[in-house]
Amino acid sequence: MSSSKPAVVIDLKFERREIDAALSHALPGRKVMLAADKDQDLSSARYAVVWKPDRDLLLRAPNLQVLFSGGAGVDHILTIPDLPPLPIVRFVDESLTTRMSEWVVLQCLSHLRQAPAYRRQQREHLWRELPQPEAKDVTVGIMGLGVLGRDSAAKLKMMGFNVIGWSRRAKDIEDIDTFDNSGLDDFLSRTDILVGLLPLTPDTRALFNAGLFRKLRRGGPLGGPVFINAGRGGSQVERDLLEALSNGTLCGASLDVFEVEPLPADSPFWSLENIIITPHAASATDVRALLRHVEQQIDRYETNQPMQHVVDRTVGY
Ligand code: NDP
Ligand code: OXD
Repeated sequence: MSSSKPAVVIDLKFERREIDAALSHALPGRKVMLAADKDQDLSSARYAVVWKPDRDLLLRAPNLQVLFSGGAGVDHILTIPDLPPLPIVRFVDESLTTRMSEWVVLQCLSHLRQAPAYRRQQREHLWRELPQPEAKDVTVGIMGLGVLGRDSAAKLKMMGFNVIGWSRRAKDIEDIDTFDNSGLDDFLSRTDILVGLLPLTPDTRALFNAGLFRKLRRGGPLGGPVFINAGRGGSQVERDLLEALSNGTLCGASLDVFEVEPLPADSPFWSLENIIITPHAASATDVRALLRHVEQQIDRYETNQPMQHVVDRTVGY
């Protein structure tokens, strides 16, 4: 096909089949190149769609004008050495948001309804009813009230949980008490289930540590605080997390993200009874939706309208 519009290079470390299927219907009228084809000359590419890009991508494609992240998070781009000052657009789409809220609600309900304990009892062929706290007596504190945090908050409210939230800038959200940095201790002291939906930035690295876990509400209806993280593993101090889960500072956790991914086979996390692990799968990118979003944003760029969801590089998300 002859292509008159500026070219796009794709470097997404996702399932190749999914990428090929999505590309068969996407970016009409443009030359689309795959970075995986090492013989391909990428110098004509003006846009790159990337998820954990090859370290040499920017050398091979020196004429890029915009970088599109294949996910909501952009730490995989911002940590590229000598990153040129190009605009970076992150992925925001209903499919991603809905999947994340499903995962967050599922994890909160799993801890409310004691899924890890029942799984243990099932393994032991033990028929024993456990206490059933009510969602209205449990406060879920969400750290990160962005696109994903706000949608999760609304859906947790629908399930009857009491929901509070914390973010960098103060917020006013109906029916939810919100806190900014100055209110962190107050926020933690009210939280039974802590949900991390933060980007990884210099300010959020190692934020979930022993000191923070100790400030969560004790004596709540779940028997102790629970930690749920689907933001980034770099925000949690795993030594502290393991210790908190073993000494009762935390009574459970759901972890989708880890400092090192894939989680090594010999990680002590695998054998803990009181946690639920998923393999960075809380919310997967739908590649068709991603390419639709890229098309829309390129269209805005090429018609001199401001692109949406552009990363503020001074704060790192
Ligand atoms: P947004 O940029 O929309 O929201 C980020 C939120 O974090 C904002 O509320 C922001 O505050 C807050 N925040 C950032 N830095 C700080 C800080 N230093 N202190 C307090 N609050 C802070 O991002 P999304 O909601 O779209 O996504 C959040 C993260 O979720 C992604 O960056 C990614 O890491 C992760 N993710 C994980 C997935 C998975 O499958 N596990 C899938 C998709 C995303 P403010 O509102 O004031 O700006
Ligand atoms: C994302 C992710 O950032 O999948 O979208 O983690």
